[in-house]
Amino acid sequence: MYRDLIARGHLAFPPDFVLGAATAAYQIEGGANEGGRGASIWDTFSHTPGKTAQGATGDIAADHYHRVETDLDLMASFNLDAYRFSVSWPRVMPRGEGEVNPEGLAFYSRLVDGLLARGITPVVTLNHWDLPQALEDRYGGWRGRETAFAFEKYAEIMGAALGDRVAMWSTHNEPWNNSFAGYGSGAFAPGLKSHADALKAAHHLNLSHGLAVAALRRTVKHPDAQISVVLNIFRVEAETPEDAEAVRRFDAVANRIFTGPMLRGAYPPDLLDDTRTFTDWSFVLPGDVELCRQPIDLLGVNYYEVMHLRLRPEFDPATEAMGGTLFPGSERIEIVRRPDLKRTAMDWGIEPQGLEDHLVALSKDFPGLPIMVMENGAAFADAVGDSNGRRVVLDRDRTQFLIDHATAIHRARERGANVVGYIVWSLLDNFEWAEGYGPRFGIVHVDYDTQERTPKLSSHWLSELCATKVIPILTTP
Ligand code: GCO
Repeated sequence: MYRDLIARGHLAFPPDFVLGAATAAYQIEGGANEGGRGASIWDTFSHTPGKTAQGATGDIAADHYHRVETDLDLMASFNLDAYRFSVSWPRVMPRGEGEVNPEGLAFYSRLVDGLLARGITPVVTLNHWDLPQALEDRYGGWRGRETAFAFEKYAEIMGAALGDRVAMWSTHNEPWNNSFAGYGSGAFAPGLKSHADALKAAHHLNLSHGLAVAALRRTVKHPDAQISVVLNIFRVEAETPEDAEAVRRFDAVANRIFTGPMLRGAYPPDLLDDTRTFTDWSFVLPGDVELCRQPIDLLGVNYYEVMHLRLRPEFDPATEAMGGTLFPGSERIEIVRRPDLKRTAMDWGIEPQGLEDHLVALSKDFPGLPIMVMENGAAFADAVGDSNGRRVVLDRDRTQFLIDHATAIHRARERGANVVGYIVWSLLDNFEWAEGYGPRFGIVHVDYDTQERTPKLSSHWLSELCATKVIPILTTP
């Protein structure tokens, strides 16, 4: 059925270009109270009334904890080169430090072995936001410097446990959300609202990144070790030349706050100036930025949409836009909703050209550092249909989205961008954080009542891409 809808295209990636799909622990695993797992801040947050859509939690999610083997078989059927997943810190260290839970480690060890047995490269993220609740209670989570050192220990333990078999590691996923949505706007766990705390959390994430890179270098024994961080570096574009100041400010507080210390060894002076009214940055101790900056082998970039920015004439406190609540020091920024763009179910504008330009620009900004697109995908309202008694999901919109973004990456490479892989978000429909189970990003449909998996057209597209390295096209658009 799917076969008839997809045809061979003409744009080819080189044989060593890495293709795959991604997930994150809290979004798919479930098994929240099993196998000795401790609570994470996302358990606490999602169980707090009013924090997530329809009170959704990750207690069961896509039940991946109990379905690893069949999920692995699905991945193998898609010919994936790579599978990107995250480790639940409280599953392996229920209190975040001290005691290690052997059952938790064994779960990930089995997952890695299952991937390798199927010829799939594991890509491991250490922190995809599910911080152990115990560390939130004891140290204020990422507000506490101690948490950075606990993360270093955790990285060491994971490196020692899996580093004989796992080559590809990322420290954090989108520390932007971890800090500014977690401690600034309060939209994500732990749900606190303080610009000062968000900035402090960002610094401790930067510090913990550097400490963890060094810890992984000490412990990972794989001969092809590649250590990275995954950032959602925003593609920022000014609406008019007069709006350049909005771009500078947004870029400082959302992007350069991480790339500065991690990749250049300093916080940008304009960021420090912009945020002076919120903090004096005294939590950055002498020697910290040197610790933040550890050489990495790969830069992971997540891309979903372009931020079109305009400078407001004056601060409008009534606005609920990100500029008003999320970004310290950027209250005068307005994110413009372009009426001409097609949109996903998240109301995100679809702009593959933004990805192309972004990758070209990033490659120039960080010469010599290979980039991997670690997340890109789209939520759409999928309908389960029937084809001769078989369940099918004809997600043409998502498939076209992936075709267009894969093509954008191909073009970026032709323009000289050093992009070495494309990982699709997500393998499975899953818990979309505060949005709960409404938005579906998967290339596989999950029926949350029965946990039945139904591969969508987009999974067939990805299978073909992985098998041939040629970007397949839709026969009827
Ligand atoms: C992210 C997240 C994912 C989201 C995805 C869609 O890193 O933002 O990794 O967990 O589900 O981005 O919003």
